[in-house]
Amino acid sequence: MIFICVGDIHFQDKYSHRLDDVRKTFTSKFEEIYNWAERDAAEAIILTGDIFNNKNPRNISHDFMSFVCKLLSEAPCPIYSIIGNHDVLYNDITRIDKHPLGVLFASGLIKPLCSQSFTREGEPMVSIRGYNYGFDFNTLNLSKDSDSVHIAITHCHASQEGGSLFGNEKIWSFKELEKLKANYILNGHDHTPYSNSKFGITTLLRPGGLFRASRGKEDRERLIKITKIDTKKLKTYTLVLPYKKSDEVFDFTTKELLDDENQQIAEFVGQLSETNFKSAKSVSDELDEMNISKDIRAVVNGYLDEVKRT
Ligand SMILES: [Mn+2]
Repeated sequence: MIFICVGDIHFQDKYSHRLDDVRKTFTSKFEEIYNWAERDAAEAIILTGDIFNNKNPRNISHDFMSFVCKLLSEAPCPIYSIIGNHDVLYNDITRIDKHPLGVLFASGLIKPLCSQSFTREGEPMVSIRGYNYGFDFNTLNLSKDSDSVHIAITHCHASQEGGSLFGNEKIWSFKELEKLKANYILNGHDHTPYSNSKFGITTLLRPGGLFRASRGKEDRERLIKITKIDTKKLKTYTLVLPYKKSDEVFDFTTKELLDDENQQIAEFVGQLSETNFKSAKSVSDELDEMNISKDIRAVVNGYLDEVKRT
């Protein structure tokens, strides 16, 4: 059986830093995915969560939802997904019913992936388990059913060594992920496309995000990949989707202006932290001596005036 695996989508109607018509971009990506699914008579398309970019349902219009529903309704096979951290407010997956992904689940356009078996005559059974964002793999005590091919879908950070990101988000080590007893783990959340990693009986697949949602360095020139798993041959294949160069897609001019402004603010805060206000005649005098731009000086003086008035 063939399963088409697609990384985080991050549907959103408008990305302020993108110059393209994102509805057209999403449509062309899905056409490629559907063509591949159709050509190979795929059993299912599997998504890694983060279907939506904006966690707040108020920011997703009915008009955009109609576009998403129409796009998903054209799939040649069922679509399954887990829940990513962007699909719900406050990373609280119990709120899924109040979110657009909950609507897609209720409509059947995307099926929630918990535990699903697939059978086809003359082929090994395939069991797919989905683990939503935040799932604690340490709670698992699974045994591998040797007759079936097991695919796990996850939305987490993972690395050889494991650890934590900024001290508050767990990075699962490859050793820990062996607890999933899976032949294949398809992981989202981290949008970077990696080549496959192997540990124990497991091959870890990380195709990367489907859509370049940020214009940060990590998203600028990366490839957009999707992966196919053939469970009969126990082989995986990667397809690189056509995409536009980043200077055709991203508005770098505004980014440069923003970067420059952020840089100036950081320098100002740095100088501020070194200032001994107790010995200063006045804050404005101190400001005059700082090496800062006219604009920032004006903003800070404005704040000072406001403080004086209150
Ligand atoms: Mn995520």
